[in-house]
Amino acid sequence: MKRALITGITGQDGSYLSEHLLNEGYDVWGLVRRTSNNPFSRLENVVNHNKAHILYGDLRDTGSLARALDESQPDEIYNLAAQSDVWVSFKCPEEAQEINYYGLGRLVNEAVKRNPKVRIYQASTSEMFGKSQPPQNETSPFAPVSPYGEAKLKAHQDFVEGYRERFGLFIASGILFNHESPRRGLNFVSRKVTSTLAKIKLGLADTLTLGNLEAKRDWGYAGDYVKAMHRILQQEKPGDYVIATGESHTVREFVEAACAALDMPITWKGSGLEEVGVTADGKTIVTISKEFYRPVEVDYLLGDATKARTELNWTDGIGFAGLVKLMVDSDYELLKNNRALT
Ligand code: NAP
Ligand code: G4F
Repeated sequence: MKRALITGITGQDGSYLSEHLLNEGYDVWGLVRRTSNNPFSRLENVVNHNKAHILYGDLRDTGSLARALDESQPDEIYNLAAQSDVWVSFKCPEEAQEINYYGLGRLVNEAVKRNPKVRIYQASTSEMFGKSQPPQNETSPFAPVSPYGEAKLKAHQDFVEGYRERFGLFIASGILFNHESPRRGLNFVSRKVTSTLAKIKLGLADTLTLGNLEAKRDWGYAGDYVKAMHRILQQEKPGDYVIATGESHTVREFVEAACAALDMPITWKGSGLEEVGVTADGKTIVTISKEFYRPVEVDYLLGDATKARTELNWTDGIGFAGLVKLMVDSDYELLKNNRALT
């Protein structure tokens, strides 16, 4: 039985990946921070049934990583832990660097000391492309604009590409474009939109306040993307793979699709910070605030996943409208049944 260690198991991707690996017959171990706010809310299918083993640790604490590696003795490591919120990274850039850059360095150094043959997956990101011309693929230049994107790029260059070339280690990455699900953190725009609009529909909130509506993202479904992570580590040789749908939409289109899924269509009035989204009965339900703009924006992400489709035989499934509806329906049902949103 193969053994896998997942850092960031409590996050969106960690939860789906742990379920996928358990289905594939793996012995799954997950690293959890003692300070995690809501450690097991996404892991009902995994931890409550004693299927995955939990180890406490932190990417900032080398000793905790050493202990976790000694205990789990993994054949495969999936490094999903990160300070993953781009907006927050502008406020706390050192934290982004400490976790997203040095964290990978600590993990890789400790892991290969114990087992030079271990296979390591790094969660790289389309945010590394930043201002690079779309569509972006594995040969596109990197041009990050956020502390998050810069830390992830440095980690990618030093510990993925660099260690692979210099030491011949099996370190691979997925350069994943935005992927969402009903388990997405409430701080990301997709879930903020679906959860708040579901509240408005049920009379539990009045308005949804957003930042830049014009940014374009290539949004896919997280449940599909974790399958690519697993396949990346099953290849004969380690490599880097763009994972994306090849379709991009603005934040504005995401809001419109979510409103449509709730049978609450809106029209837009005004412009800039004064723009509002108004329902057919004249109620303003979307407003704009400077607070949610970033100092520098990544305007247009559109992935070309030809390499992953060819070499990994990977496909994405549910389409943009299907993804938005899945998230809206989930939030609406949870709220209607007085369940907490996590
Ligand atoms: P997420 O839901 O925010 O999960 C992040 C995870 O990292 C959480 O489990 C969090 O634990 C853990 N973590 C944070 N700081 C840590 C630390 N110092 N030590 C140990 N664990 C720590 O993110 P996600 O959407 O699942 O993304 C997974 C990975 O893919 C991240 O590396 C992200 O940067 C990358 N990525 C995501 C996307 C996307 O669109 N989702 C796209 C490209 C790349 P707590 O419960 O303690 O907070
Ligand atoms: O949902 P977001 O916060 O995701 P962002 O910044 O694209 O980052 C996500 O995807 C990356 C991959 O490209 C990951 F690496 C990263 O870990 C994370 O998962 O914002 C998406 C867009 C941005 O352009 C932002 O400016 O939505 C815009 N936006 C507009 N109003 C907002 C809001 N974003 C948030 N979070 N909140 C708003 O109110």
